[in-house]
Amino acid sequence: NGNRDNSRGALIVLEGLDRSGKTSQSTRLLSYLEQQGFSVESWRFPDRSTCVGEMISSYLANKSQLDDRTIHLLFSANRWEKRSLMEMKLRSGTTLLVDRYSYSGVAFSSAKGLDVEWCKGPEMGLLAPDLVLYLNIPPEKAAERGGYGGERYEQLEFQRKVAQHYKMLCDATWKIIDASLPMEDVEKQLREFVMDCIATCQIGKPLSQLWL
Ligand code: 2DT
Repeated sequence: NGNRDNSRGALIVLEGLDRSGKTSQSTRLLSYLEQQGFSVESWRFPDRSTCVGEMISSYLANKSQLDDRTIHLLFSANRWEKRSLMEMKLRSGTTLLVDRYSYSGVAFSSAKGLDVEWCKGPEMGLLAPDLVLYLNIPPEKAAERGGYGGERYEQLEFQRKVAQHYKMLCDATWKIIDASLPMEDVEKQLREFVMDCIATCQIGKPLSQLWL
């Protein structure tokens, strides 16, 4: 498509509590962008398909126990093992919609009591998202949606803490969306932010790194 050298895809992250609607919204966004003719892929972290991902998955299912710092570093390693592929895709013009990223990493681990700065350390140098879509929902309301699975972090009291820790990570790349609105309204807002972001990356916004 006659790309200028520095034209690229956008790195777009969805964050939010469990049951905030991230996964449904990212599926909808994916098909919308495909229909519009964009090159786009949907990713998620943890990526449970790798060796590291299997260790994480077993921990989340309560099938193994790990020290809080150890699991934190595994979540981070799981992003590092995807970093070069991520950069290659973005530079080749593909937009990535990523369900959870370093913000989940820091929010969940610091909600357990780990130091925020310590938690950010291993994330430094990962690719920084161009846009973070935070699906904001009161923890009580998310819990009412039901269907918390049996995984380790899926408890109201803990989700409340995670919500507080997420808020400390909000920066200029974040858009906070009211996720208690009807799905169609949320979707409409997300589309606008995403289209805007893709356009700025197409005209050559440079890639940057997290928290350096
Ligand atoms: P899913 O239910 O979305 O698969 O997430 N988590 C996730 C962390 O604690 N640290 C991280 O770095 C990431 C990406 C959030 C599984 C759970 O894992 C938590 C929920």
